[in-house]
Parts: sequence; structure tokens; C-alpha cells
Amino acid sequence: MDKLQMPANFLWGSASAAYQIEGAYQEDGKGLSNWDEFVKLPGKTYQNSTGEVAVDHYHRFKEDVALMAEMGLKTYRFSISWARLFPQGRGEVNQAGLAFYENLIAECLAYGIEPMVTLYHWDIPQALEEAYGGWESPQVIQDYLDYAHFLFQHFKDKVNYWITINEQNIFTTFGWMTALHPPGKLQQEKLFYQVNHHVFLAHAQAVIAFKEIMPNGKIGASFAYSPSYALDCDPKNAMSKLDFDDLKNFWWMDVYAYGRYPKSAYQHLAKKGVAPVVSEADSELLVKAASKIDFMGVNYYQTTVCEYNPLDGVASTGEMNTTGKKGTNQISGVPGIYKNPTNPYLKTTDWDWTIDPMGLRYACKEITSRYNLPIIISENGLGAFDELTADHHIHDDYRIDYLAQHIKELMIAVEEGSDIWAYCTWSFTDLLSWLNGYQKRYGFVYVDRSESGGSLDRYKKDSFYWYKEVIASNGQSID
Ligand code: GCO
Repeated sequence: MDKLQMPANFLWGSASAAYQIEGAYQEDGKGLSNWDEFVKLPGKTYQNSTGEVAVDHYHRFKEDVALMAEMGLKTYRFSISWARLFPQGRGEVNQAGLAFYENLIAECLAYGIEPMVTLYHWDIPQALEEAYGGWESPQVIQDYLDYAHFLFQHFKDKVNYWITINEQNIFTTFGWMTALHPPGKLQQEKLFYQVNHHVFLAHAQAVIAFKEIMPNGKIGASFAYSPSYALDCDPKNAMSKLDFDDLKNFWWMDVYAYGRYPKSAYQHLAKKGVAPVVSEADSELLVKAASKIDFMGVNYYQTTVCEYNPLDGVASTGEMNTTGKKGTNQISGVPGIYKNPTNPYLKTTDWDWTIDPMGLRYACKEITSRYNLPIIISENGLGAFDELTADHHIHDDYRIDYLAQHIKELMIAVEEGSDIWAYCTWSFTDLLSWLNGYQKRYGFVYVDRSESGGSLDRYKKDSFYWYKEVIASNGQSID
């Protein structure tokens, strides 16, 4: 049999987010974001870690991009800090902030690395929070559109790949349901769905504007997709899986791809009085944008198990394991619908996330058959404790193993008919984990950084050399 490999021109990549790497949080006229403010509240993050310095990518981007080039990376996915560009969220652009992204993009292009830009990776300008409550107000739609429009115009000859919104399902759930992210609200279900509706409309406006400016450019959203399995063939559990998918997965992906909410989930939420208000104009806009997206962006980390949950059963809480110790995560669920027990067939990471390479293939097959859209894997990776040896090596064979298994499944997905354009590992350098500080590492490049400081020097991990080979052989080195 021929060895598995990726199609020609496959975009082997790696990804990051502005808040998690840049630092320079008040430099060169940058405005503050919701995250800059949120992390000041004691106890919100591991040892009160912040992104004030992060891994100092703002000052070291040339070194970082040179490492990407050495590795042979084909694409680099990064996000733009809205508040660095528009300190007040709107109005005058901050030229110094813009210059940073111009330089970063120029640096990528000089090495032949395709930039992939995320417009929104969770950091909204604090000024907009204060002006009207950020995503809670429909006013945000116009401001987001203006911000996106500016970037499309400015970089239309340089950037071909754009992601409107990163993990809408996660930042809204953590922001308005579990209170773990800003604005730190707990169980505000009605507001949660209304906020999501605003995000969908902002995304849709941006997609439509984009296609007028760059008809041949590629645009989509990145969804944190956790495919689900029914616990067993008990029909009650199978039904809970279906309901889970409608509420937790298709609620987002159907809007991106079809422009409408899944019917039975909408019905269920309407009965509870928490469904978003959808006008006819909204529907038209969402359907129009859905017909124009080019790909489904998938951030894949883990899968979920679904079991019927009695009416007096478990409800999700706002607790989360930020300690790195196993076994302290809560079982989540919605009484009367589903709960999510652990999967006895799968091992877990140091942070209790299931490791399920085949789940990635499952995700691709499901998206291909449900939406028939090309796919960009915009994130996949292993968060772990890495150890720097005395002679500056990092032997992260566990990461190599994790990535190899996932890439292999992805190559099978291609063989089985999925149209996959890119695979971006999370992440290129180590970076700040939103809640878990600097101890949870994902990168190919180790950064000497802890909560208390560090030299910020970069060291290549074993996985760096391994991925270089994978890219050079277009995946064949894995099989
Ligand atoms: C973390 C998370 C993140 C996310 C990413 C989502 O530990 O903070 O894993 O790094 O994966 O930001 O897009």
C-alpha cells in the first residue's frame, strides 16, 4: 500500500493568539482589552498569571518567525489584538499597532509562510465593554464590522486566509455560563444566547464584506468541535447524544454553514424562554453569509460521551481544574437532557482532556457529510508539563506521539474524501494558557517563562525537529 500523505500544497501550520503571546500590553498606544482587566481580579488565573509580558512575541516576532521558517512551516495562524489596532475599539487606527502587524505579515511572506489571520480571539477592547457591554449589545456588530473591514482593505493583497471568530462556543460559554472568562457571568442563559446571536451577526456581516473586497480570498470561523458518542445503544443515551449535538455543536456549525439554528434545540430553548430573538433580516443575513464561507475551521482537542441525565441529575458548574492535577474536573450536564461521563476507552492529558485521535477523523467525516465544506484544522495539540534539561533539551516524545496519531487519522480522513486544506498545531512557541498560566505548554519551541518571570529565551523541543520532517515529507514520515 502507498504511504499515507497529504495532498500537494497542503498547509502545514501552527497557531497562536495575540493575548497569549504578544505581551507589550500597554506599549505603542495599545488600548486595554477585557482580558487585561479580568486577570487583575485575584484568583481568576493560575497564580494570577497575566498576558502583560506573555512570551514577548511583540518584541521577538522576528526570532519566532525565523524559527518557523527553519522548521519549514507553510502557514502561521495568529490573531490580531483589536485594542492594539483601535485602542478605543473604534475611531482612529493606532499606526504603531498597525505597523506591528504589517511587519509580522511581511516577515512571514519574506519566508514564504502564508499568514492566516484570526480577527477575534477573545480580547475585545475594554473601551467597548465600558461603552455598551461589549458583545451584549447589538452595537458591537457595526464596530466589529468596521474593524474587520479595515483589515480586509489593508491586507487584501497580502493575506488570503481569514478566520472571523475563534471558538465562539467557548468564549461565550465561559463568559456568560460558567463565569471563568470575562465578563465572568454565571448561568445567564438568555443573555448567553443573545450574545451568541450578536456574534453570529458580526461574523456574517464580516463574511459578506470580505467577499466584496476579496472575492478569491478564503474565510470561515473556527469552532471548538468536540464530537460526541452515545454511552451505548440504550435509546435514551442515543437521544441524549442527538440533543447534545444540537445544543453544543450544531447550534454553532449550522449557523456558519446553513445560516439557521437547529430546529429542535431552538424549540427547546424557546420553551424555556431563552432562545435568541431572530428577525427576518437576521435570517436573511445569516443565510447569505453561510452561502459564502469557504471552509469550516475546527479546533480539535477532545470528544465527549453522552448519557441520559434524569431531571434531578447533574448540572454543569463553573468549576474547572486549573491545578494540573487529574481527577478534579466536574462531570457536566443539563438535567433532563444529557450528562457527560468519562470515556473508559481513552487516556487523558495532564489536564484531564481525553486523547482521541480517531475523534479527529470522526469530526472531519461528520463535517464533510453534514456540510460538504472544506476544512481547516485551525488547532490541535497537547498541553503538558515540559521539562527543560540542564543542557537545554526538551524530550517531548509524548507530544510527538499525540500529534503523529492525530495527523495519521487526518490523512485517513483525506483518503476517505474530506477536503482538508490545513493543519495548525496549537501552538508554535509555548504561550500563556488563559487559565493555567505558563505551566501548561503546547509549543514546539520552549520558552523560559514561569509565573514569576524567566529569561524568555527560546529552545527547540524534540517535537520541533520531528514536525520539520513531517512537513518535509508531506506527512509520509509518520506512516
Ligand atoms: C489554554 C487553551 C488555549 C486554547 C486556545 C483556544 O490552555 O488556554 O488550551 O490555549 O487552546 O486559545 O483557541
